[in-house]
Amino acid sequence: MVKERTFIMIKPDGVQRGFIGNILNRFEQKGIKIVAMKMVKVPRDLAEKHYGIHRGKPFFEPTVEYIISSPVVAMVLEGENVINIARMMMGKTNPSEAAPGTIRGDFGQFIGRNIVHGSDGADTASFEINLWFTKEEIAEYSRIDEEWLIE
Ligand code: IDP
Ligand code: MG
Repeated sequence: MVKERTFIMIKPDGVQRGFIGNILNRFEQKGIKIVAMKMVKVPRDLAEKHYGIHRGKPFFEPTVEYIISSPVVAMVLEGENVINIARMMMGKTNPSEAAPGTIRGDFGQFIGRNIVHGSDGADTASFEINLWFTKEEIAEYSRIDEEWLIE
């Protein structure tokens, strides 16, 4: 098994609308291991670094304002192919185009309020995990269901 890690954030609208449990439940049901998690009132400089790749685009400032407007839940998920699996479970960036059954497809309507963030590749995943978490905040452990889950 090639172990991957990805950074996931339940955005302010997901927290305010009471979807923390539902979103965590989806990852747990899928058999994905959560190896780090915390609630964060995001400082502006962290939000700007996180979305640094989008600096200069028209949605950069509004997205930073959105992310710092209310607490988020940040987490690290671990597993084989977890970056792509989590992106599939989130659905397309614009919730109005995201498939039903995905987080964005089930809970959202507007691109500027899309409930959840997930790293889009191996490089962004390691950048974002290092940005949001220290090494000590990430737990290395086995789950009792692994022998029934992993082929
Ligand atoms: P992603 O979150 O699916 O990876 P990105 O293109 O990386 O999508 O955009 C980052 C975030 O910026 C989006 O999740 C969304 O919150 C916001 N965003 C992107 N494009 C737009 C837009 O056209 N209008 C408003 N917000 C946008
Ligand atoms: Mg992105």
